[in-house]
Amino acid sequence: MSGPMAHIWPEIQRALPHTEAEFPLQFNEKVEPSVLFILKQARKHLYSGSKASPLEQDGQIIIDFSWEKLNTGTWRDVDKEWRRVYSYGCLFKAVGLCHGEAPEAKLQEAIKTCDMGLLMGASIMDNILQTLVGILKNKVKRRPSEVDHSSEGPDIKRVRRICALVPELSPGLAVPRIRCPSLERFRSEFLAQQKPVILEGIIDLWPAFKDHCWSIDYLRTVAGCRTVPVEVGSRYTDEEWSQTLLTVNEFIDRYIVGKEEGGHVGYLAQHQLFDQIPELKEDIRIPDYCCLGEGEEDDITINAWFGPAGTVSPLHQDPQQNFLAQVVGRKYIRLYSPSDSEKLYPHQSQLLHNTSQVDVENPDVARFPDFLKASYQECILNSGEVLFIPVKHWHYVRALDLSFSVSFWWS
Ligand SMILES: O=C(O)CCC(=O)C(=O)O
Repeated sequence: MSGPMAHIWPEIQRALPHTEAEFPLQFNEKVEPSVLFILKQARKHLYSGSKASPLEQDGQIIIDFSWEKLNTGTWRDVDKEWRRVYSYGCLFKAVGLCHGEAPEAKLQEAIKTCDMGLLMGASIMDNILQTLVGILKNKVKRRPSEVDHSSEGPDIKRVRRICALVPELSPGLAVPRIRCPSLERFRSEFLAQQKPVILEGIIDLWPAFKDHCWSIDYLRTVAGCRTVPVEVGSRYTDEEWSQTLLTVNEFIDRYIVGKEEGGHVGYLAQHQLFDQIPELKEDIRIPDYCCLGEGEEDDITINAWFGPAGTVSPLHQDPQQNFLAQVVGRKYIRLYSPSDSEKLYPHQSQLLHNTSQVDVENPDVARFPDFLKASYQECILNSGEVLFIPVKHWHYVRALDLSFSVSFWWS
């Protein structure tokens, strides 16, 4: 066997337990004997040196069966045991896909299968799915963008130029700025008083600004082939808003460098991105100020927000303190205090009760007359700056450029 694929199978084998007896398959009584039978059969196929297809098929059967369980009732009530079974299905299928001289398309499918396990399943065997992706990722060629024309230079030059309107800010309403305050100063002047502030100079040393400067090319390199959840639609309150799964390359091709004007705006905002793609997590650091909270570092939720200019997060509030760190591009942000909640007309439904019905930059004042009575602060958050959004403070966000931000929710 020649070419990069030659080494994949031995590498995969090294990542797996050496013998069938060492390969763990322990489940509680929730998992029916018939499913357990297929799981054990898949394990046997894995170690019997038989052809790949039975392994791939067993994996698919396990995936299909557990998928039903994952999609019954609400996500919160899905038993973790079924998420583990789903991960095993993904593992068997992905390994089956890599058997022998797997062509690149199969390796891509194997990566996608592992990503599905990482997103929907539960961690198994020391995070083996992540280890597999690490091996596979280096074997697939970086796919050139669908709109790649070498004469046009790097992607960044072709980023769709939406003329995002840059609002005129009133100086009296500006969020204050402060450069590298001490922990004590931040605590007493802002955290204790729940006052928003822009912190300057606190993330300059992140690798995301230096050795691993976040650019479209860099994202394609570290994450292009990874399947991630994407929010599609101008804003999540719109009827046509939806969530879908795309590879990072597909997302960039369609929504960042895609040529169509006016189509849906794609947005990649998800909680698990940094767990799924640890390379990106290494490029950022949890702000020191989070130590002023009562929670553990592991309790901090790190979200990614990546999208083209014009992407809007409607006015909403969250139940934790937030540091919104701007890595790429600028964002226009409006903040309202929780004491003004009534003037912001939150949706009535349980699902959207943390979201205002008002379109902040184009309010329907006939329907929402008190909105104009609510006082607010505003800012343009530039690359390298971090906005402290106190817990429950309403925030409206519109990207003025292609933008990548990271938010840290802490308590
Ligand atoms: O950047 C955005 O679009 C929204 C950020 C946000 O809502 C948050 O961090 O809670």
